[in-house]
Amino acid sequence: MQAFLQFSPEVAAARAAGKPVVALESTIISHGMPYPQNVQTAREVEQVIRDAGAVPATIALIDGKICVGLADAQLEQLGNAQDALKVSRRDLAYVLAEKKLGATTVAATMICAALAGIEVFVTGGIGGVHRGAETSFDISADLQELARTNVAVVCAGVKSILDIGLTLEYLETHGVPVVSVGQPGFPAFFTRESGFNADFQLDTPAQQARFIRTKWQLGLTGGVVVSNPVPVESAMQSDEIDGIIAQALREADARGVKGKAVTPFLLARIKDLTGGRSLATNIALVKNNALVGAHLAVALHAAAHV
Ligand code: PSU
Ligand code: MN
Repeated sequence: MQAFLQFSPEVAAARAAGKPVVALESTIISHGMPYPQNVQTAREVEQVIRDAGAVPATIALIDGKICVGLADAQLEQLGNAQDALKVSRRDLAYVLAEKKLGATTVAATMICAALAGIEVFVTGGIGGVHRGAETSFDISADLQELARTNVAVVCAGVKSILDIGLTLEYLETHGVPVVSVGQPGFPAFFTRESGFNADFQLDTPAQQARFIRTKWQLGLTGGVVVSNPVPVESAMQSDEIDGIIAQALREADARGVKGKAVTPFLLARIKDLTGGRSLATNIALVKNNALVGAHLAVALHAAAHV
């Protein structure tokens, strides 16, 4: 297994020095945002993490290796590539064995982070139960991964392209706690409120770290969703975004978009239909999550060394 892992010099040094490390996904770069904002954002998010006292490790699959920490040229390669595959649990072995270029989703990033001994992972939004899943069976593999892999995932909730209520039900069934930061409400990515509450509000990194350590010390395997609302000044109006999401969903349906193409299609349409405004919100919330994730990694690290 170690043979597949390739650490960047920065991440290798952090591991040797016992510094806290924060994982970042790469599907958000290849399939979640347009070039060049994707690469620019990836760099800025990494810097937010460094400035907060942790070390960023963006994860991708390159030349048969799980790269943990990417060089600038590798970020650029992923951000520009037309052939980067979106890699979830199902796709991981194929992409490594065939030495293809792979961008990791939340699920695959959690797997790779756990292999690399990284406990905290920052992203924008997680996948979930799609609207209409009762007939399509479209439920993101991210949720099963949260049920089984010990990584805390900091996100801004889930987009209302999904059925948020069913997503929370699914997580409950599988024993995945959903924590909120700074408010009781579970956020809906572009907006601060989804109309649903998280399970537990834990505002400080020390509280979050204590909760996560306790879970894992009890042998309760699986992840934790740490949901952090988009900053007020960057949030979108819910009536505006709701209409756009409804239109994007109708278009996906009309074109018969299926399977792993659904989420990237919806993300791209939302960006176009908002004239790029959703992208600004997306960038702001990822950076805000990076701050929460870095503080959590530092607190978990301190908790491990008392
Ligand atoms: N939701 C977002 N932005 C994203 C994704 C989801 O708001 O970039 C990406 C993540 O990589 C997530 C994946 O893990 O899409 C989920 O895809 P699917 O629904 O096919 O499981
Ligand atoms: Mn799906």
